[in-house]
Amino acid sequence: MLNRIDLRGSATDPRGLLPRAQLDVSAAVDTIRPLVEAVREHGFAAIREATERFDGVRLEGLRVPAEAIAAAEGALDPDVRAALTEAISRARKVHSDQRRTDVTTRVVAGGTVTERWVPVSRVGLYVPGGLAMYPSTVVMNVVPAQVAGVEGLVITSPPQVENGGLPDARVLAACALLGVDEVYAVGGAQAIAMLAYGSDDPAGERVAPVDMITGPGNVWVTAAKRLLRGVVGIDAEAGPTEIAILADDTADPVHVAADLISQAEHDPLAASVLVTPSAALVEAVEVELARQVAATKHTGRITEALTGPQSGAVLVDDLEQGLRVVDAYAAEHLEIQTVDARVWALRVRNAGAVFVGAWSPVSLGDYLAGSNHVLPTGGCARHSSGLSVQSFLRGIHVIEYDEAALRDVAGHVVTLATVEDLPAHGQAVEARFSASARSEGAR
Ligand code: HSO
Ligand code: ZN
Repeated sequence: MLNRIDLRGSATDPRGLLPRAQLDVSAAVDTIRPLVEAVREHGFAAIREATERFDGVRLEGLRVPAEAIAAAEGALDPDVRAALTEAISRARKVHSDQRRTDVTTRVVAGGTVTERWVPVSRVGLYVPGGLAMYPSTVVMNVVPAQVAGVEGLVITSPPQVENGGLPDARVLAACALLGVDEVYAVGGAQAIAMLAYGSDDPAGERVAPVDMITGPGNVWVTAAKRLLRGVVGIDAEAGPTEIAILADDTADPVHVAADLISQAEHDPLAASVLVTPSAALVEAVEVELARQVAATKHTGRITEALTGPQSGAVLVDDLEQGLRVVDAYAAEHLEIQTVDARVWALRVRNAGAVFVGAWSPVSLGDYLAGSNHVLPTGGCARHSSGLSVQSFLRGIHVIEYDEAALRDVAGHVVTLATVEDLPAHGQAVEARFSASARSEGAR
């Protein structure tokens, strides 16, 4: 099922040898530009028109009524409620430990720099609704924002014909469990434009624009985020999900196959990559894939994902080479199923999240590990982290020097200002001392 890539005996840089799904976001940006402009100019009228066209729902208003959110929570299956409650509590535990404290550095006597961590004021969270519904994504976005202290939290999610034009009931229930009451029944690029520009809303008050947008979405959502970056802050461009597994012959092929399938289930463009020195493991995993793919629900899209050029089994000489390969690939999710898995995991440089050993599958992290599941894809793990409390904070430097401390360093300021041919910069410092000399003389 998996493409075979044999890197044994190859000393070349593995970067680029592992193909990735290509999403043409730039082309999508051109497609959605008129829609984004229309939402900016016409607000609700444009959002309603787009929603009718793309979601098949005619909106009477944008905001989901409080009663509908409460009703969704009331109707929640008790098992789902228990699972979501536990997921929220574990995520809160982990994310609370991420909180940063303000630090004051005394640079010199009389001169300090304080770094103050201040939450973004108003954040819009996009919760997709396409091939699957994602109440868990509500948890993963809301929890770090709340722990960071974000005061204005807004959720938007596409209206569902099956739910009477409201977002998915489980998504609404998750909002209720988290205490989020500003929810909009809007999806796609029009939702991102609404969050960025605000909109009139026949269902209630005007939708106020947000300062930042987070959360995954399809290519149209991603394109709108790219277009509106700068108008608002954007977390990251989320591409199709990825799992890489670094395994040796101690790995259980049943587990390896199940985990490769689990992420392939998201999307025909999802990537599942096995990296191993064991040809026997590859064969055993193939047998398991055939068996498990046939037995699972979403066989079609899973088969497409596993056989696509973005997925494969990579044979390496040993785990050292395997580590170089997974580092070069920089997967969104990386599982280590080897002897001394923890030791190998500590050596990983590039991955969105690392899952160590036989009992830490990606599905655990998707829902209940306490970690965040909004993670960098497409190789972005080389330079970016997943969503965290930090994503919702800005570090503001607060500078306070007294007269003596400024006087002491004034000469260096003037020197650097002169070398950059910006003499007014130097004068802004010098003026203080000539001015104080003047006022002293006048006294
Ligand atoms: N694996 C997805 C997250 C998710 N899985 C949500 C199930 N629900 C991207 O990390
Ligand atoms: Zn998942």
